[in-house]
Amino acid sequence: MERRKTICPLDCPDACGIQASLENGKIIRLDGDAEHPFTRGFLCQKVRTYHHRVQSDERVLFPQIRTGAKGDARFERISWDEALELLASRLTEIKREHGGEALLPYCYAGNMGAVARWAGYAFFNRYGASRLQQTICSSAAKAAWAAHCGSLPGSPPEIASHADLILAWGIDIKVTNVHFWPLVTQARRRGAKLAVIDPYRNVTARAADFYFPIRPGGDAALALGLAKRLLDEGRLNRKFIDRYTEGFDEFAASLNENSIDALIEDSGLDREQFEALAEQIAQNPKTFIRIGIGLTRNTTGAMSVRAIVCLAAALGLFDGGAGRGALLMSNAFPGDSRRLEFPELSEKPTRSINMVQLGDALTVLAPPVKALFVYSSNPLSVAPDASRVRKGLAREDLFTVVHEQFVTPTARYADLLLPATTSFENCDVYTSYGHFQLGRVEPVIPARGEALSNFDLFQRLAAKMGYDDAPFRQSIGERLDSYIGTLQGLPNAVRKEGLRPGATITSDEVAFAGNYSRFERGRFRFAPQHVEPAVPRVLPSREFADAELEARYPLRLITPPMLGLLNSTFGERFPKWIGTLMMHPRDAEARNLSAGETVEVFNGRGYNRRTLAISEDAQPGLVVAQGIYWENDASESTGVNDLTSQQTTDLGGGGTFHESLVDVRGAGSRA
Ligand SMILES: Nc1nc2c(c(=O)[nH]1)N[C@H]1C(S)=C(S)[C@@H](COP(=O)(O)OP(=O)(O)OC[C@H]3O[C@@H](n4cnc5c(=O)[nH]c(N)nc54)[C@H](O)[C@@H]3O)O[C@H]1N2
Ligand SMILES: Nc1nc2c(c(=O)[nH]1)N[C@H]1C(S)=C(S)[C@@H](COP(=O)(O)OP(=O)(O)OC[C@H]3O[C@@H](n4cnc5c(=O)[nH]c(N)nc54)[C@H](O)[C@@H]3O)O[C@H]1N2
Ligand SMILES: [Mo]
Repeated sequence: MERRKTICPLDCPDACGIQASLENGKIIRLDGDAEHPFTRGFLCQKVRTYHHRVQSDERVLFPQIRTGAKGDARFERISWDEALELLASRLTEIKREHGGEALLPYCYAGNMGAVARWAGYAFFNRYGASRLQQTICSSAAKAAWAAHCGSLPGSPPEIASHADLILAWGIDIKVTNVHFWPLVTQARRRGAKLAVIDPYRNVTARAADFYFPIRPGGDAALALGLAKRLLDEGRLNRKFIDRYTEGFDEFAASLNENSIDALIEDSGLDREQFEALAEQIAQNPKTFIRIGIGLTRNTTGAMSVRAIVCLAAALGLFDGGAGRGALLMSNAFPGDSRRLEFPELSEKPTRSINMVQLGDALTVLAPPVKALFVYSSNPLSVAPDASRVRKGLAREDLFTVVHEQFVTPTARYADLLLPATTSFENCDVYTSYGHFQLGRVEPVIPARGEALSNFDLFQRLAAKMGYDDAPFRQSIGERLDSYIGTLQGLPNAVRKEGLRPGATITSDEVAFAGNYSRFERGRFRFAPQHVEPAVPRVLPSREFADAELEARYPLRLITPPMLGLLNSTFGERFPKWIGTLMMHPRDAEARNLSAGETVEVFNGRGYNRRTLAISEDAQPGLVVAQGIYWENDASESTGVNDLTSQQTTDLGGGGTFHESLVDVRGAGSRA
């Protein structure tokens, strides 16, 4: 038996070290790399069986062209030569007739490898395509953090194991960041408490010491209320505020304009819960706040993060003290993105299109998108307002290329379907957004069938188009070395000797992460003047505060991840599943609905069928649809994103997946 190391490529903060065992060239087993400081020898249930996905017969293994109607997924095998010939000639023709901007690339983080993720950029820049604003996940979170913290990396997660109080604020650790959980366990063995702040009692909340049922979007009110309470009681960290921050007076003055009662009311907590949380924080200087990206997925999401980091700074959690810190994203190895994206290849600026507004981009945008090139993403399942996206994908005059591993709901609409390798067949370098390790990998197995990596696909396509600029002549090793050379945080020894595949490297940034007393690139800003408003305050939500809409669709829907899916990846494992909708008993009774029944969740944008789960874990008025299952409702095809909107976040243009008004009715059949 042979063993090879690799890294999990999935879009998850854990970026696990994997040990693959092979027999006769086949992967027979995957384990967590015991030497990886964060993974520490275990894998999540999804990835323990990832080799079955890699070696599945259902993989797309050859180029194919569409033979049936769009959406039917009927294809015929062609050769790579024919596929590239067709692709190059269609793209050339479209550019000639409509200009380069008629082509829209659509890609995200299906594979987090640095090269794989940005592999198409050189090509699209050279072609002059429309630009995709990659906003679907963390752009609100990043903008909010940067406004106050600048380039300060988040605190290392390991600090949490020394905390006395851990706040899981808008994050479902046991589902979306499972390797953080052992740190929580370690802390709790020493007597620490875990508190969860979330609109519903999620998996982590069920295992926590305290649970605080916040109103969705009530986070800024809560954080500001806590800051005000602790300011009034003289329990903030003056020493830290004076030495390492600026703008505090403006922040304090604005807190004084608010009434504590109004803030508590706005947060959705009752007074008792609020006082209990304030007391916990005041009594535990060793507090660690794990901030989720989940709480940013609404129209006041960036403001929520802004208020929480201001609370953290006012408590001095960024002073490097034991057990103290705040982690939103680690940002452990910032690198020079130009070595991956090659903006210099673009002749002139082209229009930019927000990826959460793909529905509009394909249906109403003028001049129209005539070609869509999808890779490392499954937009029909993951982008909001899916009925619009579906309508766009069905356009006869849209040429759609999908580079995929599986026939996803998006791939069903492809005119040209191209086979993609998995990370187990690639070279790449992986950083993480939840810890401070990085690693470089080489293929564990050779490419299956005729699958090509993102990198190889775009290099070949560029050659076919006659592009011969330097980036198109790079080998994968050259591209990797060129980028790795720019990474901050790489220890000097590694810089000298090069990054060896299989090794796990800890970032140098960890030394001053979450710690202004060692960070020399600026101070914490309570009142950054380049954002509006400079000081965090409570904003009204858009959809959730729309009284007219609420009269028609009185329930608030949030759509967080589930354990067995990674966004929509692994959808093929749940062929007939429709997922559940969690609802409070009071709301079920009012609608005469019973548990286990198939219900239709609907609003003005569309509908989605789910199996009803009745539980007090959802607060009254809130419904929770976990998991982006593939469109697989037996009778009609819709997904959970048929319900969500193209509305964007208050900063960063992000998606608002956790802010949709809906109602629910019986679907007439029983599951
Ligand atoms: N198993 C699994 N793991 C995953 C993923 C997956 O799909 N499946 N997705 C990965 C990706 S791409 C990402 S970005 C991360 C995301 O992981 P997280 O940062 O955990 O984000 P979400 O899971 O969207 O939401 C986390 C929690 O926020 C809560 N929430 C919703 N609205 C609010 C609010 O207004 N305030 C507060 N306080 N909480 C709110 C939700 O109820 C949920 O419990 O997870 C990654 N890990
Ligand atoms: N309702 C709702 N919608 C959401 C969210 C939510 O919480 N609720 N979360 C949002 C978030 S946080 C995110 S990050 C987005 C994620 O959206 P996406 O990035 O689209 O994520 P996935 O659904 O995982 O789809 C990735 C696809 O890439 C393919 N793939 C993997 N590796 C490669 C490769 O190397 N090459 C190619 N060509 N393809 C590859 C996989 O097979 C998979 O089909 O979804 C968002 N959508
Ligand atoms: Mo994400």
